[in-house]
Amino acid sequence: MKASLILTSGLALLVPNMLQAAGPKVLSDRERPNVIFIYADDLGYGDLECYGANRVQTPNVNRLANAGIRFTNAHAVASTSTPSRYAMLTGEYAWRRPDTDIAAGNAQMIIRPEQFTLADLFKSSGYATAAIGKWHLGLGDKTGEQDWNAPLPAALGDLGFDYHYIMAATGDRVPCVFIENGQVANYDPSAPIEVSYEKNFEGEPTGRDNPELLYNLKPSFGHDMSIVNGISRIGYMKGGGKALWKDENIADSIVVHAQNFIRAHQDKPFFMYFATNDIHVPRFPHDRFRGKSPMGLRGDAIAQFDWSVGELLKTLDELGLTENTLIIVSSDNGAVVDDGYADEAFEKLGDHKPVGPLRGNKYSAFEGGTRIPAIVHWPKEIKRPMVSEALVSQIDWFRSLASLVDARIPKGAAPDSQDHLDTWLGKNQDDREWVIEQALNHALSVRTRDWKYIEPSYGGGFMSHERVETGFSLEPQLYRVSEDYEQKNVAEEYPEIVYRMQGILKAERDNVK
Ligand code: NG6
Ligand code: CA
Repeated sequence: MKASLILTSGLALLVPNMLQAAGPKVLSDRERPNVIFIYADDLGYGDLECYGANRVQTPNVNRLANAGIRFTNAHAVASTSTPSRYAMLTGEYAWRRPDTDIAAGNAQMIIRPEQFTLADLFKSSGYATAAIGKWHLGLGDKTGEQDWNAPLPAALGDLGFDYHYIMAATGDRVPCVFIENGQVANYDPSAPIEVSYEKNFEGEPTGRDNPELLYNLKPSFGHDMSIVNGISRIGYMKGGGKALWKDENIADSIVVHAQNFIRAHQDKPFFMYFATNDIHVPRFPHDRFRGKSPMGLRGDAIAQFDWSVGELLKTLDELGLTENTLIIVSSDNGAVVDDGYADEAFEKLGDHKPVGPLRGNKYSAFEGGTRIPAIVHWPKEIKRPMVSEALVSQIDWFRSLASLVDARIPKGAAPDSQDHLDTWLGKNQDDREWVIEQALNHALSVRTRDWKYIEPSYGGGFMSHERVETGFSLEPQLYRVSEDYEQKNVAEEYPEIVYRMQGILKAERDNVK
């Protein structure tokens, strides 16, 4: 035994190339691609020019689509942000956990430090890792008990990100400050920060009581608590001073931090999760983008999103990194038009179709909630641009990218993710057998290439404010998606298909991981 061990190591010394050729290919730092996720917020299936929009120009995303793979049947895991992002970053369906609904700005960190995340995957493979932009998955170790004036006891450094510069939750939720590496960025000691989702702080104005202070945007519903930058939000906060963000500068700020990260890591492979605030509410793009589209603030926010994409590309081009950087552009859930601010998004929509031909919106069980744009760009490997009709889900980025970088995944991690790397790189158009999607009310749907089944669930057919058709019904729904987009419920005509789809759901639910 001992002798053979010595012999083997001796051989390895003598003929390293031969042995390497027999095992998995080990890529050098220069060969391994950088990976950038450009993850928009609430950007709908029809919101980009390359997906049919013609009332807003998106030249930078077009550039990626024209040289990459543009997917027409890609799905987010949920129709709202927190569960969608949780599933994507962990490879585990959010509905397996009870605490993954739309998170408050003072939620504790939802992904636990001991979970193996997409960032851990890259980090363990020698990548530098960063999260920049919208987070919305909680911070700190106890809901409501964070001390925002000190380093947080749990942050993204515990989840495999070497660097982070993030918004704790959403643009419309307090605290309205950036968190950089676990503490408030540009902290202002003269204005200590307090946050509550229960009650206001004495003497602090709110949108409800002081509408005269809303000089930038007024709510159309909800969003009437603390006022920051002339816009009222969800939740109460006090203080912040110089650290408070200005909504019109958020895109610039995250772009600059992303560019700095890219420059600092140009000689080493890096993974960057770049999650934009655009085009979530409150939509309040910089003056430079005002009037870029005839659609008002929502259209201008799309233009600002596209500009952000262009700035990252410029930096990659300048550094000679574009060729070997894999970029994925996508969105966390489908589009919504009026999401609670009087930004004239409905009034100025014209014939623009935020969800394209689909039914439903963000929050829905219908495809408008979960079918999203998805573009993969990697000049070094993708030589033939194409439109892929393959049925794909964001839950699979985890294992597909693990396969790309030869990462080893610990037992039990990413239980719901599958390796479909070849499909994501356009080497085939193989459909995932089925995709599971989660709506706001937790109703699950199963989507195969030809069918969509929505399980019975409670909740009205429309949301009270959002003019959103939910797809929630006490009846089982089955749609033949290859024929129309969820127009005619044919559950009664095809009981055997309903039965099969229910079986898929039951098996997945029972498959406690
Ligand atoms: C809703 C908010 C909406 C948005 C959403 C989360 C109200 C009335 N509406 O509760 O504005 O913030 O939560 O959006 O408060 S998501 O894209 O982050 O999931
Ligand atoms: Ca979202």
